[in-house]
Amino acid sequence: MKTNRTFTMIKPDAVANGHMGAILDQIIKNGFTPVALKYTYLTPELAGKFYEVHKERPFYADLVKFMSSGPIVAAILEKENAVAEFRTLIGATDPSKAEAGTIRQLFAKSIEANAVHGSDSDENAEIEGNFFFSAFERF
Ligand code: DGI
Repeated sequence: MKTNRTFTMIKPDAVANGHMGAILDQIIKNGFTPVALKYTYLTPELAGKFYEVHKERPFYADLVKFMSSGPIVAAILEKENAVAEFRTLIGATDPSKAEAGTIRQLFAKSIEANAVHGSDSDENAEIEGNFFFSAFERF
């Protein structure tokens, strides 16, 4: 299996609730190597752009408001089969449906405040990593 990269954010709820360290710990313990990492925030405009694919969805305005409500951690992660492996580690979008031991089951509060983002394809991982990081910010 090829080593490749995915993109993640630790979302405002998880940072505000003090789970940033525990979530990074889970990520690293599960074999993901950060190749870029930053503590930052999204303005409503940037959050709107990041989630543009969802702009016709009924929850878009709330999602943008939530994602710009506080600081986040953004990271590019490397592992074999990174995108699929990371989606397994974070669990279902709705934490009440997430498997035991997944990051969302452990740390998320609701379908919206669901603790972490994980890219859903190699192509989106590339686009989302480029959204946050320039070439010299990644190893
Ligand atoms: O890839 P995911 O983050 O698991 O899920 P997604 O790409 O379908 O949706 C992106 C984010 O949008 C998700 O992490 C939380 C939010 N979201 C998705 N479905 C709903 C939602 N928010 C609300 N309030 N209601 C939803 O049904």
